[in-house]
Amino acid sequence: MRPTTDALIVIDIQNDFCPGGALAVADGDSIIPRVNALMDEFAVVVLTQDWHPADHSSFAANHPGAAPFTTVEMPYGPQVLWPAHCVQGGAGAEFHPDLRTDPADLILRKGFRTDIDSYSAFFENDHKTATGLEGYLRNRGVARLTLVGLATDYCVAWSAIDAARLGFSATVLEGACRAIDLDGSLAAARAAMRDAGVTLEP
Ligand code: VGL
Ligand code: ZN
Repeated sequence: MRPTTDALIVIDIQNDFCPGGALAVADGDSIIPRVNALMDEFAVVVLTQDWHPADHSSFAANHPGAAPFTTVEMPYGPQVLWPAHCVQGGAGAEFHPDLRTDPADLILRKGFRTDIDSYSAFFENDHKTATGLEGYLRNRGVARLTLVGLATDYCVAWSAIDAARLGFSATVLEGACRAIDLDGSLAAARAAMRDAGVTLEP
């Protein structure tokens, strides 16, 4: 067991990001056995859950005429328009049934405000509105984070970069993540993580 200063952050392993889901990440479910095993190594385990209202502004369907996977300009910056996914209370928003949830100390929901998306577990996409996760981890004396989950190039990367900027030691286990890889987004995210001081491990 690792010391209580170390936390495992499990990002968005939900039905909609797994094969058959509304925003399926190729092979997304294949990481689950390793993630489940990792939970036994950490005294602090946090799960995040993408949790959008049906009228969420990141859904292409809420932008008449806009196609999924195009980008629009929001007041807080560019935003990819996604197929509707992880709608609050829906089956797609549930954790994958094979993911262990009992070891989680905290389940953090994000993306619940209609007008703003939240890829990162720390800040919404304006990079300012806090989710409260930083305070939770600091109050518990956590200094080192290991991040896994879906998707590498969006919610995992944005969470890891924010963690490093906030002064946490941040390690992404890439083998326990899978990517969407939209227009080179995986390569860009890996470079941005390295620049931010995130450690990438297999
Ligand atoms: C995610 C796109 C939209 C993710 C969430 O979990 O990486 N990606 N919402
Ligand atoms: Zn989302």
